[in-house]
Amino acid sequence: MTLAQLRRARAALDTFRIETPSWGFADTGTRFGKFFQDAAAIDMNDKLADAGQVHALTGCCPTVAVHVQWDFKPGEDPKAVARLAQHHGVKIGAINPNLFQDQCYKWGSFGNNDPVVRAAALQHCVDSVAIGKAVGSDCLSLWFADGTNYPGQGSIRARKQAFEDALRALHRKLGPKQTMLVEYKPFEPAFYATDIADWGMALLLARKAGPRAKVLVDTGHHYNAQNIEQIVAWLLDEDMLGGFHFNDRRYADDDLTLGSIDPYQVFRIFHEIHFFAADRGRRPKIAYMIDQCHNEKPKIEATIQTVVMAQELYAKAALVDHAALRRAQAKNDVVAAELILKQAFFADVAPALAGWRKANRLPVDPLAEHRRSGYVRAAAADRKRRRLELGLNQGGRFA
Ligand code: PSV
Ligand code: MN
Repeated sequence: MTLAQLRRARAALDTFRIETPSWGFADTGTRFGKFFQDAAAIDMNDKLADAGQVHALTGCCPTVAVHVQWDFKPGEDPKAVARLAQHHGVKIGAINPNLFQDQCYKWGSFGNNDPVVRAAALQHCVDSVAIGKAVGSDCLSLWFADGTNYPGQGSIRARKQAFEDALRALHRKLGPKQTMLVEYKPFEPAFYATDIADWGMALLLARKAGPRAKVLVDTGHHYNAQNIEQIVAWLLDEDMLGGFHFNDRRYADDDLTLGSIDPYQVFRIFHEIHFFAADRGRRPKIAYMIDQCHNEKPKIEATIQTVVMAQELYAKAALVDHAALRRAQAKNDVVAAELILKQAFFADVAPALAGWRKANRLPVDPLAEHRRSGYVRAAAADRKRRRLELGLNQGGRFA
C-alpha cells in the first residue's frame, strides 16, 4: 500500500462511526425458541455496559440504539438511562418505538383501520420523540410490522394513506435537530402485502412526511437478487439516504454478522457512498447502525467482529481510485473499471487499521483483547447469579 493510500484509509477510519443495538447484547432467538447465554445482558445496565466494552475496544461505537419498550421502564426518567449510558462511556443513539408487540397492533399500527389504534401508535411515537429529546438523540428510527396476510384482507390504498397521514403528523412533532428514518422490509411478519415493503415506498412516504424524514436501508430487508448498492446510490442521489441497519444474510432477514456471507456486497455499498462523496465534494450524513441477533455466537464477540469488519470494508472502499474509475467508465472499459474495484477490495488494509488503532490508543486486535480481558467470564458469573435470584431462565424455561 502506498503512503497516499494509507492516508486515505486512515482518514476514512477517522470519520467512521457505527452504532450498536441494545438488543444485540440480550438473549435472542428464532421463532422456534431461544438458547440462553450466561453472559447475555439481562437489563439496560448490562446492555450499556456491553456496548461500553465494544466502544472501549474499537473506539468507533460511541452510541447505542435503543428500543423504547425493551429498554425504558414505564414512568422511568429517560435522563436516568442517558446517565447510565454516560457511566458506561457511551451515549443513547437512535430511538426505536415499538409498534409491533402490543395486542392492539394485531391489525397494524399506522395502517390499522381503527383510528383509536392509529392514534395510540402515533402517541407512542410522539412519546418516543420526547424520550429522544430528553436523552439528546437526534434520530427516531421507525420500523412497521404492518401489512396483510391474505389478498383482499385490507385496502392497500387506504392503508397507504393512513401511513401518509400519521407520518406527516409525527414529522411535525420532531425537534429541530431530529431526523426520522423510515425502514422497509419486503415480508415478515406480514406475508401478503407489507405496508412499507421496499425502498420506493419508504422514499415516497418519507418525502410526503417532511424534509427531515429519510429512508433507512436494513441490508437484510431485500430479496436475494436485489442490488442493494444500486438502491443506496439512488437514495444518495435523491438526498434521501438516512441510515443503515447492517447485518448479513443468506436467505432472508437472517441477522447474521456483517460480511460473514458476502463482504464484497458491503464493500460495494461503501464504495457508492465514497464515490458519491468524491463527486459531490461532501460526505453525506448517514447513521451507520448494526441490527443483528446473535443466537449462537457470544454477543459481544459477534458485535466486535461486525464493527471490525465494517471498518475494514469502509477503509477498503475508500481506496478506490475515483479518477481512474471515471476514466474507465468514460471509455466503457468494463474490465478496467471492474478491476479498480477489485484492487481496492483485495487491498490489505491491516496496516492502516493497526496504525489507526495505535494512534487512538486502542488494542490492535479488539477481539483478542476482549477475549483476554476476562470481561465475559465476570459478566457470566454475575448475570448467572442475578438470573437465579430473579428466577429467570431456569431449567430451560423463560420466565
Ligand atoms: C425488523 O426486522 C427490524 O429490522 C427492525 O429494525 C426492528 O426495529 C429490529 O429488526 C429489531 O427487531
Ligand atoms: Mn432493522
